[in-house]
Amino acid sequence: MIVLILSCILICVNACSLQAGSDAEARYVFHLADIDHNYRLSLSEFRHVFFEFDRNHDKSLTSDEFLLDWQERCLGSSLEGVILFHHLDVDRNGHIEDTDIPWVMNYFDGNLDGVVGQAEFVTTWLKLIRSPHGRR
Ligand SMILES: [Ca+2]
Ligand SMILES: [Ca+2]
Ligand SMILES: [Ca+2]
Repeated sequence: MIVLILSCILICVNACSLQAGSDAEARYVFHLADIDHNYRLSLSEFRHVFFEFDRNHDKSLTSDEFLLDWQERCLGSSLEGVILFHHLDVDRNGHIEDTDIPWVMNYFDGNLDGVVGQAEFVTTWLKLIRSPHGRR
């Protein structure tokens, strides 16, 4: 357990120097989202993560809000942020809202058991970030 905490601290401190699109970056984001540290992301944890980005608390996340926080938290390059935002805005109305989140979660939940484990998250994350579709 102590090793886990220590490795998280190390990972967190080094977040800005993480290589964009790397496994380490994906795991870093996973740990940020995993609030109760049980190595699984629930729907409420997914929601929580998104609305952390919602600066004006109007329950809708614009790409500007998302990218601002994305860069401040050193979650990856701005290109990655843009790619991710467009994937997460499932109904493509230009905002990430409450109604998008269950779809996002389903997308990450490869074995459809209602929770997203670290391996599922990392796999899907890297697929999103590295998708040629996103690099237009
Ligand atoms: Ca959790
Ligand atoms: Ca939307
Ligand atoms: Ca799952």
